[in-house]
Amino acid sequence: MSTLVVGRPLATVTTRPTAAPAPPENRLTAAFLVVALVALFGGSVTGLLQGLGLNGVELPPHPTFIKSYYHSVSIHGVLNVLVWTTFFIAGFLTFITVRALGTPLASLALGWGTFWLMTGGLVLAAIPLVGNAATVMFTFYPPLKAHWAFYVGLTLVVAGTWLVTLNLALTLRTWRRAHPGARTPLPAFMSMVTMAMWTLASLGLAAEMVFMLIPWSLGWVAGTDALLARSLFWFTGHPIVYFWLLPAYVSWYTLVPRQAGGKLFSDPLARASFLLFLVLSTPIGFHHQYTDPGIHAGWKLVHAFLTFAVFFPSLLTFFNVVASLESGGRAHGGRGLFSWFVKLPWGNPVVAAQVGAMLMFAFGGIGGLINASYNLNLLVHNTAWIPGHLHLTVGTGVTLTYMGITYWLVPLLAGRALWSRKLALAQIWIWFGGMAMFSNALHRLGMMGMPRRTAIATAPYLQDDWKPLLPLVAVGGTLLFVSAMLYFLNLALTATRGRREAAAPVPFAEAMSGPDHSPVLLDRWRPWLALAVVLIVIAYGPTLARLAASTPLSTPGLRVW
Ligand code: HAS
Ligand code: CU
Repeated sequence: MSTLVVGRPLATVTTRPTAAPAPPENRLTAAFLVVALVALFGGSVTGLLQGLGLNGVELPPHPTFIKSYYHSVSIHGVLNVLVWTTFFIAGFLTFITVRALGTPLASLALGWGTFWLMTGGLVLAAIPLVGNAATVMFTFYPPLKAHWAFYVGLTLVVAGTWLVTLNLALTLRTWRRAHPGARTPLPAFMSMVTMAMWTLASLGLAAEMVFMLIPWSLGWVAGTDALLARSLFWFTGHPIVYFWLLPAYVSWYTLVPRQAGGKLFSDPLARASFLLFLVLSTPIGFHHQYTDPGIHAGWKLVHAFLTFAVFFPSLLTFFNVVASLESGGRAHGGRGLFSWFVKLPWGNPVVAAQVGAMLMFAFGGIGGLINASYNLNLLVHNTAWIPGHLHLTVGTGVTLTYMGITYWLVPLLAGRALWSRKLALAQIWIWFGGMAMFSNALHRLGMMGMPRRTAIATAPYLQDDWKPLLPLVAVGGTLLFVSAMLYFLNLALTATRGRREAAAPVPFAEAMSGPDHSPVLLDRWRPWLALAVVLIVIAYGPTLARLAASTPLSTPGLRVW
């Protein structure tokens, strides 16, 4: 229609996509993502400082801004594992649920209220954290004592996640009323299981905060109890790792198969796996406390066995996800037993990031089994092996998956194309290589007995045989930092400079064996929630009741930094 552009050269006509207006939940998801990414940025900078710090190299943020190794490691842990994950999950699962159901969020106002509650809590916690008044690391074990604002702020963040659960549950209820008898779409079902599991699991942390740490930090009670606090912490602290992992699994099951050009192998098997996580994620926290005195060895053994039980849904995931990838590889012309793997669309950063994450996660998971073995744990507990493990799991299995997700989600939310695919691919493989080096060195240092969470460069007992491996931690850590910066650059340019394009549909995968093959029992809530509660009561009831009834709450707080 040349008449429309009379007097203007064609090249200046901007073609705006004429798609329907974006659903209002998009902005909410984008807001959560922005906070998550800011946290990851802070976590990445402090990560670099630590990798170098372990080798005795201190960059300018020391000592004006970062007061010590412990200050840095506290900021790093809180920002990366508590904030990046939680805010990403709140945004991503909300997005996935409303899109999979095709139903608007039950209350957008509640959604925004939740966002501001969590962000307000985060700011409250961040002030003492950054100000070196909460240098207690992400596990904040008492009797280390932080400023009250740190505990109150984190509690508000957790309370916010419960409101996410509420909002998604109300949304699901609306959908179920409109679709009587229909199976809940898999992505929404999985998102809901994740939030339900987390809500149940986070009660331990809430109790620790409300009954112990907050009154104590405010001076209302004189003392605390390390063992009771640690037990309540790990009640939540173990399942929190599945709270981080399950959204990655949501992507591996319901999006990656399609993105890889194939189909999900089995929808019912996926549901079964998530229900097992709902039931088994929480009653296993004592595997973090094998060396704690004051908990009966019999209960530790119960938790050890249940830990091996929760390994099973990850094996189901391994099988189902690899079978789905195989269908994608074969659709791209892969033949034979293995060559389908080579035919996966490796040029697509969304797929490359997530398959890379899976590969690394498999090693992290195997390491987890070593940790969970009661006697082997004695060798690795509190050594550098543990950060080696957690960087493969949450640091790569989860984080690299979330990065892969943002490579389609941020363009979709921004209405723009990804700024550079090549940069994204470089970022992914730099992460992969950097992490391989970094975590391998940490695992080996751990087996040589190097302690974790220690300013090792200044330790008088620094061993000669640790010295050749420590630079690998610094080089690997630097590569991770470079990769993270390339990631932020690409996302920032995508949001501001990317070519405008109409938002693509959410790439939910079809299943070879679909939801109608799944028994009705797998779409019920009450029996599974009841079973989860029963197992928690059995596994934790006697110990928590004894500790709570007998605690003198007499330990004074310490500020050792
Ligand atoms: Fe862990 C400590 C045990 C999973 C995170 N863990 C930690 C800490 C963190 C953490 C942060 O039992 C440190 C806490 C602290 O600061 O003190 N962990 C396990 C076990 C599993 C496990 C048994 N951990 C995770 C996940 C995490 C995470 C997931 C974060 C997201 N962990 C422990 C124990 C400790 C511990 C002890 C305490 C140690 C101590 O003494 O302090 C399992 O859930 C792992 C099961 C998973 C697998 C992998 C399955 C592979 C899949 C991908 C397959 C696809 C591929 C595609 C490979 C067995 C699903 C490739 C294609 C092909 C063709 C093959
Ligand atoms: Cu654990």
